[in-house]
Amino acid sequence: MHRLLLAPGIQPEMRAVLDGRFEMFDMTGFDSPADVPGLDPATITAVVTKGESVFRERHIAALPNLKIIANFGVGYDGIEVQAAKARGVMVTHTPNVLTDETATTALLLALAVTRKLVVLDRLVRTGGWPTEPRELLANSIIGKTAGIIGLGRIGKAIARRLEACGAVVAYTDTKQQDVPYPFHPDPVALAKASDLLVVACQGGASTRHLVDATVLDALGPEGFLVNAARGTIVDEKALVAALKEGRIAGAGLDVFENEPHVPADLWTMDNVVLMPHRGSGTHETRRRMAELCRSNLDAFFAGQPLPTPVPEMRG
Ligand code: 8YV
Repeated sequence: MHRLLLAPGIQPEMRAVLDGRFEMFDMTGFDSPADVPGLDPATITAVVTKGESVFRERHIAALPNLKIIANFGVGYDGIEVQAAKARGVMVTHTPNVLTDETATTALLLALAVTRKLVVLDRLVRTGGWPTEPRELLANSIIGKTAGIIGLGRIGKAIARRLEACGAVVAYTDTKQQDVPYPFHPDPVALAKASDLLVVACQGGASTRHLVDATVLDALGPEGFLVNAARGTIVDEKALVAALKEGRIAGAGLDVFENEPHVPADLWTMDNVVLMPHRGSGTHETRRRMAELCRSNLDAFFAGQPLPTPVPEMRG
């Protein structure tokens, strides 16, 4: 039986599909594979990680016989893929199976924040409805411009959902695509044209703080931000300041710069809806992701073609 290392925080649904097929060790609570009790790092041939957690060159170097890193998720910005490639270690991920779920999460946040779902829910639960002095009204997305940063698989699925709700879609990306939506050359231009700005690009160094104070100011005091992609894409300090000062109208956030830590300033803001990185977090989608992750491991150890290697491994 192959010996497999689970990166910190790998969810039970992932472990369940590996049970009985691998001898598993868990890195949760440890900084290095060498610290895991009872584990000889040289015996590990496979790692399961999740893209938002770090699996750096030094982790790869600590596992001399590592052959494959199977990522339980589509984004793999936490994995140093070039270091893996240089060592001949394969990297796989789980695209497609979570596209629709994650897009629905972005829509959920967009609707929750613009329609004040959390505030209104609280009003009812705390018995405030009978004495509400004046109906608290929300903001419609019908006929409004929803600007999507990153029109990949998930970005397109978000676009379809927003269109179904009556919004008008626009986008920015690294290059213009053959799609019926207006293209803006950069996030500032897109934010200026948008009432709702939705972050849907990949994480990592190339997109770090792509949404900064300038972009937020271009979105403006009537504009809402939604991020269900990666926390690193938004300058969180600038976002907190913009929300505090009313320079944007509100935000729906599933991801944060330093997860699982969320700036305390956000906890008390009524114009913010917060989720603990659950974009793909349904039983059904997590099961599909876990099965795809396992299929990659099974194919690798059976010497068969891999279902979903990361693009860098294909060239
Ligand atoms: C998480 C995600 O990785 O797929 C991604 O890129 O962000 C999520 O699905 C999730 O925690 C599963 O590990």
